[in-house]
Amino acid sequence: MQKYSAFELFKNSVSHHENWPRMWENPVPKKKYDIIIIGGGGHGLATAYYLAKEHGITNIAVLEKGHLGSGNICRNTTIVRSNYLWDESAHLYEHAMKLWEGLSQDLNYNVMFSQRGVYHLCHTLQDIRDNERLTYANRLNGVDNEMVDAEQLQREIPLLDCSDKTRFPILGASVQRRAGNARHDAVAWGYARGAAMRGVDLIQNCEVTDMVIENNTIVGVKTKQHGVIKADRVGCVTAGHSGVMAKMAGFELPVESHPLQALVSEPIKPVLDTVVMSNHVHGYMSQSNKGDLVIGAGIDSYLGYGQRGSYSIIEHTVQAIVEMFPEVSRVRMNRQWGGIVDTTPDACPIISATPVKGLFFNCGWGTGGFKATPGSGHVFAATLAQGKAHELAEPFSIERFHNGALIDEHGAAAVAH
Ligand code: FAD
Ligand code: PYC
Repeated sequence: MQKYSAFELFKNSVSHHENWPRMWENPVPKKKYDIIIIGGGGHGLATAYYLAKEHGITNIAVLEKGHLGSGNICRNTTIVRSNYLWDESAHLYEHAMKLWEGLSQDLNYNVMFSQRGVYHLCHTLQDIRDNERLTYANRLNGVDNEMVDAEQLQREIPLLDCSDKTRFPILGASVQRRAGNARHDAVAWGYARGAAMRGVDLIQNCEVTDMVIENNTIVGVKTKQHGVIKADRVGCVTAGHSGVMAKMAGFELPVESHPLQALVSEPIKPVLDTVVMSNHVHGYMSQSNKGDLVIGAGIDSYLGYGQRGSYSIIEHTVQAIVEMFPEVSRVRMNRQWGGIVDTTPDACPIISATPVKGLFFNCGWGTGGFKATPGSGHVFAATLAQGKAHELAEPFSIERFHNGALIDEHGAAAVAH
């Protein structure tokens, strides 16, 4: 029997739609595009979708070196929340949250967005103070967040060990109840379908190897498989590869590429109907609709482009999980994988024009870009369409690394950088 990847099955199931063949068109049309987007991950596909839907720009190509959704968009642990500390990021992530709330209807594709709540555990008095501060700051920005004490937490999450017998007793938590998770590959597919149906060319197996720049203005990109493809504007949305792409254009970005890994257990009956994160013991867990326990922690501290991580991190993560949820200690691990994330000095993204005219970057989302996918695509589409930053994107310009207006979100990033 012929074996198909999940993506092949998806492709076959929808290829009757007249616009779908655009994704597999070969050879690539010899034309000049209005906009090229480099990177067919979540943010690139969302950008193409909103450019077509909201700005009526459809002469667009998304160039992806592998297959659509082969990067972080389909490797993440799907946590969606908007409880960031500073005004600039709270507004940006809350913009994304509002789009999440209508996304399945908008795309006419079920992205399984589930607002099951995300808890940030407090194990020390300082954790309580930090989370209270975050909660007050969020409320001032119209973002829901609340504190719960250990007793209430135990009632809400029976699986969590809130006793005083643990090494790092749990004193309480902040919880964003509108937060939750979603199905990551459905997000990539939904945006891809929505963009393709509006006429966007989604070109897979097309690796950008250089930028074509004349008089300090981008005029196209050089690709490994299809030579030069011309465009008036280029948006680079390549997550963990953004530093490499910036070098091609002749400038440097303050980003580092790190592995970030996660694992799932064997599927078990439902035991956890929410998302629990602890920065202190350093692990987080939810349960997928299939029954797997979805587990992760912080980045591997070394730099690298390998889409996998080291074993020591997994051991540390699993120790943290068993500390919080002793009842899962005998559950077996099923799979482990990694992605490459691009971190910035202030744990905030870069959505910005660059020293090269017509070339824009959207990167630096680090460990937290899945939740931002709709918002990131939405504001980047406006930025590319207008040739200047959308107002929510303005604070995230690369200028902030020159003028010092950093937006430090290490605390709210929730996983260690
Ligand atoms: P990607 O999907 O990585 O897209 C970038 C694309 O660019 C890739 O497909 C790549 O192949 C392509 N590309 C690169 N170079 C080139 C080139 N030269 N030419 C053409 N194409 C190129 N975030 C959350 O909010 N919540 C979470 O729970 C969460 N968990 C995570 C867990 C893990 C294990 C990982 C790895 C990440 C996690 N993240 C999470 C972070 C989130 O996944 C990323 O920030 C986000 O997906 C990055 O944006 P993207 O989807 O566009 O990236
Ligand atoms: O940003 O909430 C987050 C997150 C969880 C896991 C990785 N990132």
